[in-house]
Amino acid sequence: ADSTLTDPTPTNRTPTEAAATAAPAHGIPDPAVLVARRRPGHVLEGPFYTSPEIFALDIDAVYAKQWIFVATEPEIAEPGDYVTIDLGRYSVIVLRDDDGQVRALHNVCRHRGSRVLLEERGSVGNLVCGYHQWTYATDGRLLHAGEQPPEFDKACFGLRQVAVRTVGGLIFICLATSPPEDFDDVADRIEPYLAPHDLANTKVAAQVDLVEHGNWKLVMENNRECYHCEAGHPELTCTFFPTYGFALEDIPARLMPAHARYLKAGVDLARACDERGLPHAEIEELTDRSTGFRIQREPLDGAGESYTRDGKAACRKLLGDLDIPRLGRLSMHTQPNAWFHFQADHVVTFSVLPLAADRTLVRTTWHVHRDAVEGEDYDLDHLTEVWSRTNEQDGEFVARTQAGVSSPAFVPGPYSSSEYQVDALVTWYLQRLQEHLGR
Ligand code: 3BY
Ligand code: FES
Ligand code: FE
Repeated sequence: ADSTLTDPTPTNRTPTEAAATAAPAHGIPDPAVLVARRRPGHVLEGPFYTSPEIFALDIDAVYAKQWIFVATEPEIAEPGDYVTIDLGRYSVIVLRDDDGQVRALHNVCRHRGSRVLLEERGSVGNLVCGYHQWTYATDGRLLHAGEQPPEFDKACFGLRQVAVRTVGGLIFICLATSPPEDFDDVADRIEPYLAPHDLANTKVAAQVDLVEHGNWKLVMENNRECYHCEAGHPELTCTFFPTYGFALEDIPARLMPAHARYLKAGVDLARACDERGLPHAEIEELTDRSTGFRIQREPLDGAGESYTRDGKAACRKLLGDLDIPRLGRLSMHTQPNAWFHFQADHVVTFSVLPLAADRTLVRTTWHVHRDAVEGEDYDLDHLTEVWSRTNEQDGEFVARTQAGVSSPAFVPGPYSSSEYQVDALVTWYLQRLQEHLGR
C-alpha cells in the first residue's frame, strides 16, 4: 500500500517510530527534532499548535523576523493617526507622522520603559508617555523630558524605529534589525496589480476583530484551501468557486458545471483586463523565499463583480479609475499572516496576529471609495455579510481543530491535492524555523 495513505496509528508504527513520537515526561521534544521529523505532505504534529514554547519560537522566528501585514494606509489617514500592534512581547505603534509618512515605532518609552500609547487606535499631536510625560514627535524624536541636566542629549532618546514598508496602500512591518531584503522584489511585482484599486485613497467602511480559539497556523492553513468551502461556506460560494486549488482530475463531477463557469468567466475576465492594461496572470512563490506570496486576478461566480450573494457590486462608486465592476477578485496571499481580495468596488484585507498558542486575532477590514456615502452608495450589512459569515464559519472550524489537535490521540493526517497551498505554508514555516535554529 502507498505509505502516504497508511494511518500511522500506534498499532502499526515501528518501535523506533513509536519511541521518536513519544513526548518526554516533561515538556515537548526539542523543536528542531519536531521540524526534522515532519512527514512531507502531512499536517504538523500537535505541539506546533499547542505548546507555549513553540508559540514563543514562532514569534522569534516568524513574527519578529519576517515582513508582517498589520494595517492599511486608510486606517491611519491623517497625520497623528495610529494603531498599536501587539506581537508577542512587542508592541508597535504604526502611525502617520506630521509629514504624512507612515512610520512604525516601538511602543516603549526611552525613559523607564513604560508603554507610551495604551489604546488600540487613535490620533495624537505628540506621543506623550503617561508616566513622567516624556514627549515624542510623531516621527519618534524626543521633544521634551523634564528635569534633565543640560548635557542630556535628546537626540539619543527617540522612540526606536521599526522597519516599515507600504505597497499599494498596504502596510507591512518587520521587527528584525536586518529585514528580509526580498520584500523589494515582491513590492515591485505586486504593485502594478494593486495600484489600479488605489487603496490609499479609500476609506475604512468596516473593521471586525475576531478572536479565534486556535493557533495562528490553523487560521492560516484554513485560509489556504477551499477543500472545506463547498460544505462550509454557503455565502462565500455564491461567488467564490469552490474548485479553488483543485487539480482538474480531482474536481468531482458535481462541481464540473461550476468549473465550466469558472473557465468561461476567466476568458471574459482576461479580455477585460487586457483591454485595460490590468495585470491578471498568476504569480505563485509561496516557499523558498522569506517574503512568500501569491497573486492572481480570478473570476467570481454570479454577476462576477463582488463578494455578495448575487455577485453584484456592493458599492456603487468604483475604486480608482476602474470603469467596469465586473473585474472578479484580485487575490493575494502573503506569508505568514495575510490575504487580500481587491474587487472593483471594494477591498477587503485580513491580518492574522497571534495572541497565544491557542488564540489568534483575525482583523478584517473593508474599504470603499473615499467619497462613497453609506446608505447611498453602499449598505454596510450588504458589504460585510459574506466575509463576516465566512470568518465566523472559519473560526468555528479552527476552534474544533484546535480542540482535536490538542488531544494526545491526534496523529497528523495527509493533505489532499487541493490543499497544496496549506502544504506550502507549512513548508515555508518550517524553512523559517530551520533558518532561525541555524540548521
Ligand atoms: O480567501 C481566500 O483566499 C480563500 C477563501 C476560501 C479559501 N481561500 C483560498
Ligand atoms: Fe516614560 Fe518615564 S517611563 S516618561
Ligand atoms: Fe474558509
